[in-house]
Amino acid sequence: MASRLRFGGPTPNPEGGSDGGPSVSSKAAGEREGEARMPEPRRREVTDLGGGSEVVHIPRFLPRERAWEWFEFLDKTIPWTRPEIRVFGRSAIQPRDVCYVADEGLTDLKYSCHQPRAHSWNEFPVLKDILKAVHEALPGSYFNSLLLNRYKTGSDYVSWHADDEPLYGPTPEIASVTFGCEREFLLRKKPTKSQAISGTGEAARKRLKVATLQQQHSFLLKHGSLLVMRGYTQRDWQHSVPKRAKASTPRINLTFRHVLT
Ligand SMILES: O=C(O)CCC(=O)C(=O)O
Repeated sequence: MASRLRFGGPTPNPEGGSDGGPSVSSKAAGEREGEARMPEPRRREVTDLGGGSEVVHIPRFLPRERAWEWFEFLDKTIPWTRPEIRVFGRSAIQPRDVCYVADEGLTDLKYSCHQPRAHSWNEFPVLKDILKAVHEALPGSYFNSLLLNRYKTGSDYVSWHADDEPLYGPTPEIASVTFGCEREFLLRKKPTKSQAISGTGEAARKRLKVATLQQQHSFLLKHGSLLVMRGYTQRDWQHSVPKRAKASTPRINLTFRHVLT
């Protein structure tokens, strides 16, 4: 689908210096002795999905080396579990590892008949550092909970869904930080009521499939990237990370959310 893509203003890089791009010697590019290096701006792509839904993508959000350090830490120290959930009335093991972290006293998260235990931020100081970087990149945003996902191989995935639980309110902002193996992140428009009931049978199913494909966006989420879904994205769109046979190494994804209080 042709997306309405615009490039937002550069995001200042709080780390300064390397932003994951090629390293530059400290006196390169006409820099004079004693002159402070300006932090490199981070490219910010804004996709207007229409109807008040928007996606912001910052491919080089975290410095590459720092992001690898955080990947190693998260991979080893997060108490990952692979719980049993219920999908369409059937029990299944969730096809990825998960963990949940949240402020104390928030409404419990529950999805697919599963209520994850909420760990405290104090157990994982690194998560507070990552949250700080996200808050700095998104002034005015406030996240108080985090769902962590680990996809061990390309066989792990998350199927089509929307994070439209009432505890996030009608227009939740969700900030997603990726570490490790790059994977495709897809967005598709939810079928409208009239599409959903416009006849049964093979022909109607095909029409719906074509209409859905025409309204699909794909983002390649790289190591150290940030993707933000805003506005009515959870009400009107679904997202997924499909299986990918060629993805052989682990990917960790953190989705920061705000539970209404
Ligand atoms: O792994 C991702 O990029 C997406 C995770 C996701 O969809 C979710 O946590 O709801």
